[in-house]
Amino acid sequence: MTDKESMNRIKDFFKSSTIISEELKEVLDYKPDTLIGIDKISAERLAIANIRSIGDLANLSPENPPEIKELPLVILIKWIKIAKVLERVILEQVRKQKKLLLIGLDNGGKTSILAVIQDRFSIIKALLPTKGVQREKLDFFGYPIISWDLGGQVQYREKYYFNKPELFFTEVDLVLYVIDSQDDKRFDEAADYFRQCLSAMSELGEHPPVLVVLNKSDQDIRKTLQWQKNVTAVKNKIEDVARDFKGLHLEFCDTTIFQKETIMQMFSTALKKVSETSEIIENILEDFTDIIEGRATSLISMDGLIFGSFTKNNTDEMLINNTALLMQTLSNFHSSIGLIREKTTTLDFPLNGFTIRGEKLFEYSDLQIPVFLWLLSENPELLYEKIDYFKEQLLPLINLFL
Ligand SMILES: Nc1nc2c(ncn2[C@@H]2O[C@H](COP(=O)(O)OP(=O)(O)OP(=O)(O)O)[C@@H](O)[C@H]2O)c(=O)[nH]1
Ligand SMILES: [Mg+2]
Repeated sequence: MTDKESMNRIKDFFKSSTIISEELKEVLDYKPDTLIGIDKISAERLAIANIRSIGDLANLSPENPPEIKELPLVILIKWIKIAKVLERVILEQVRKQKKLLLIGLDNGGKTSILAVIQDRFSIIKALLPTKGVQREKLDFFGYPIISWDLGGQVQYREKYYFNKPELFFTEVDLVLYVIDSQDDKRFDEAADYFRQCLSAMSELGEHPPVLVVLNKSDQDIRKTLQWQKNVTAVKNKIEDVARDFKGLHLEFCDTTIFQKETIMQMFSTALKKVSETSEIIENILEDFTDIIEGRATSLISMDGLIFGSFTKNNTDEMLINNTALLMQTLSNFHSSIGLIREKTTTLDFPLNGFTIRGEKLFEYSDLQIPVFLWLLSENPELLYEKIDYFKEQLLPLINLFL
């Protein structure tokens, strides 16, 4: 069930449809008389018995309800049951949402990254430092995500977050720790803050996976020796900190807001860490790779989101994903000058003895963005032969999870 659907489902319980808040969980704090069938006078009677919200109602037992003056028991039991249904629907939905925490020093690019993900490029130029926490819902290809962008200015880092860490650092599904890879003078400070955040989470018993995002890895900068030195230095410092936190799963990604695909790749990596969906997709891809006796497969959207891939080694993974992304850029260009988009692309590498083929499978989202299956195989005949099997048998399965 999507957020919208569950919202619609619970709306029917309420007197006014406009009352539903953006934050589902807050609905449980509403007064009982926001529900259809509960009038103000009854609500006041409930309040005298200390039942002040829908959540309070849901906490009562319908088998053993309290006695409330001038309120018939059958009616109270009915209300308790309604509140319980509401609570279940809401909590189910809230649990499904993944909490993504973006942390890092000020000026690292956290808010800009969120803007790029949402294609809100025009706001980037006017961005001001984030004041405190900014929560935002991202509907990322059907994954309900709540991002918590924790402004990194020193006044927040020193006071705000660590006085009441439980307000920020609990129930975290994934941390993106964003570092400005060009600002080597602040690497020590970035590592210190990293330690501070990890300690706070660890004390709360939270051990989410962490993706360290080396942002501002702009295309021209990446070629400089200075940048390469920076990356080595900052990775060492971060890994030094990480060593003190046993069982911490750490991964690094380079991004730049000037190439959306780097942000999308980083996000794909992030999603893989929190969703079982991509595991399932990868299993399906693994099966198919075996069938075609291939070396690698990858499911990639035209705008660069990697839904899943299967390879036996890293070089093949790089080979297939980079080839796919470049071919897709080329295809976008062809399309922009009016050519009809081809459904398949085949690249032969006779001297290397393999073929890479991209096959359009379907379109997702309202924007109808094409998704391609990319395959790398030394046995192209088998690849051509079995693609229909993939479309008929495996694709419906994948669609179930997307
Ligand atoms: N060159 C370059 N600049 C970037 C990149 N990402 C962000 N910036 C710039 O860095 C500055 C800070 O970006 P923000 O997104 O506001 O940084 P922030 O991490 O949210 O900062 P706080 O809200 O203070 O924690 C802005 O001027 C951005 O335009 C990048 O990839 N490359
Ligand atoms: Mg910000």
